Amino acid sequence: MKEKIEIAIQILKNSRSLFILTGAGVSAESGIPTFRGKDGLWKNYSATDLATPEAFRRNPELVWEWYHWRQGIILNANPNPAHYAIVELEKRYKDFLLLTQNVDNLHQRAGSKNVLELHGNIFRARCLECNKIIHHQIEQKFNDSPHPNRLPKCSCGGLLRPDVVWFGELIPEGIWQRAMEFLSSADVAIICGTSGVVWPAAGIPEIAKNYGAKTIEINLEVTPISPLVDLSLPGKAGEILPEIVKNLPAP
Ligand code: BV8
Ligand code: ZN
Repeated sequence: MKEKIEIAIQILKNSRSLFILTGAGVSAESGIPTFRGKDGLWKNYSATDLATPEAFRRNPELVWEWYHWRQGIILNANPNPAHYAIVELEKRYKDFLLLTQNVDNLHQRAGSKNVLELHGNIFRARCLECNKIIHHQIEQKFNDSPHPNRLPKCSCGGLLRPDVVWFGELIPEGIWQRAMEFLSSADVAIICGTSGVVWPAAGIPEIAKNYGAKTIEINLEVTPISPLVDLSLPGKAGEILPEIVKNLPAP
């Protein structure tokens, strides 16, 4: 493994522009359940029961209860060494873009500046009537009791929904374009902590490769992405990323 990390360090030392795609695995060491792991979020609920417009139309209380429950877990969690290592990488590359599939805001809390949220943010809500977008979070004290499933309402009286991208919904227009634009000239793309099953994010390693970027995967397990990348680093993001940063020139 040491040699593989050494190779990653050489690739990064010879790169000027760095693209990073993250998934739930980078927040796992903060105690945030992933989606598909053994203790994953989808264990008790299936994605289609909760993260779709149909599910919200059918049962907005259940969907809000699930998001409020997740907010409670996130509010009681902190960024972990993986998030902070990514902040350090951003300082070391003039051309840097972090595209995250996560909605937990932990990259921003860790200090990442140039973050594109592919799937939205769990602490934003959007009005179904007037489309206003507001910051929305549970009061801290509710983080362990069953969440009141009162439906959050907009000042216009409209029902609010979580400002996240559900299955069957389009990725926010500009986000995908900006990510592809950056990727088209990136020297290296790090794909970290994602199972590579959710599209269109799952297609990014292939796109990066076709653009000529070196691709590095960091994950606990082998994923559908693993055969595609130039270098697969098996292990914890919270250990591997700091190890890499430690061996790069200071910013
Ligand atoms: C779209 C948001 C165009 C909110 C999420 C049939 C009908 C309709 C659509 C489809 C269809 N078939 C396919 C599709 C497309 C669909 C899709 O991909 N489905 C999959 C499941 C087959 N995609 C979409 O619908 C997308 N939109 O395509 O629009 C369109 C429109 C209509 C019809 C067709 C196409 C929208 C997708 C966005 C969905 N929203 N969440 C919320 O979070 O609640 S997805 C959800 O999964 C999260 O955002 C999450 O980020 C994302 C990906 O999961 P991962 O991040 O990879 O997490 P996971 O648990 O899976 O894996 C964690 C990994 O970390 C593991 O590999 C583990 O080993 C690793 N790990 C764990 N610990 C560590 C670690 N690694 C390192 N260190 C550790 N410590
Ligand atoms: Zn409104």
